[in-house]
Amino acid sequence: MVLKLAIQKSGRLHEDSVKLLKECGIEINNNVKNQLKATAANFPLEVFFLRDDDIPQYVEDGVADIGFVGENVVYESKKNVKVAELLGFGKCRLSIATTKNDDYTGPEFLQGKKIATSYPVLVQQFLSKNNIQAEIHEISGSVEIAPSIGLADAVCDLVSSGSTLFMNGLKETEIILQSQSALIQTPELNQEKNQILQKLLFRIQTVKKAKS
Ligand code: PRT
Ligand code: ZN
Repeated sequence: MVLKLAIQKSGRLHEDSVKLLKECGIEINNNVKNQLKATAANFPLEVFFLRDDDIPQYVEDGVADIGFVGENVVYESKKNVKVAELLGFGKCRLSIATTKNDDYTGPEFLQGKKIATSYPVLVQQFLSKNNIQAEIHEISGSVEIAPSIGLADAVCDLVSSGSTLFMNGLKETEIILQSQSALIQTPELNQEKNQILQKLLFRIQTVKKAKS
């Protein structure tokens, strides 16, 4: 029996995901370029390399038993998966940003405005919680240029250093989610797989403690 883990194929979380496994003493052979699957040499683990956005669906369906993916992606997806552990990398914030001269005093600033985002679900939750009606423009990339080209009044996007916002004449005005990568698991895991997961979680917790 092996546990099937989905990680990002390439992108911001890939290296840290592989590094975490390594720190847990798990060696995977992923030297071959464009490989989609790898097996660990010394732990009952099979690793799938996927687009991060696809990971919650695969884990909900049980195609993968567990996954490493950003909390932002998990909550936006609304999939039925459980966050079993936070992993300490891929830290960022999902934030509202307005143009730098706007006088943002609170969520009411957004009333009747247009907001560009790749996170319509999380933005709508934030607006509903604050009783604000605003128009959401879903765009899949380059969200930060939307205000300067007249597409939106404000944006909601991931921020880490803040330099992308700054370079586009925007300022971060409200954090709607603090995010980091998480280990998610499928709702149904058989006993044998659960035992493997508990071993992996124990190792991850040990690695995290050693770093703190
Ligand atoms: O190809 P695939 O679909 O797998 O990858 P992707 O392009 O969708 O995602 P990727 O690799 O860019 O990001 C994967 C995950 O990394 C995200 O879902 C977050 O959980 C996490 N993460 C952490 C970030 C950032 N920090 C981040 N800064 N994801 C994106 N950004 C972008 C942000 O969208 C903005 O464009 O970086 C820019 C802002 O950065 P600063 O430093 O200028 O503020
Ligand atoms: Zn993605």
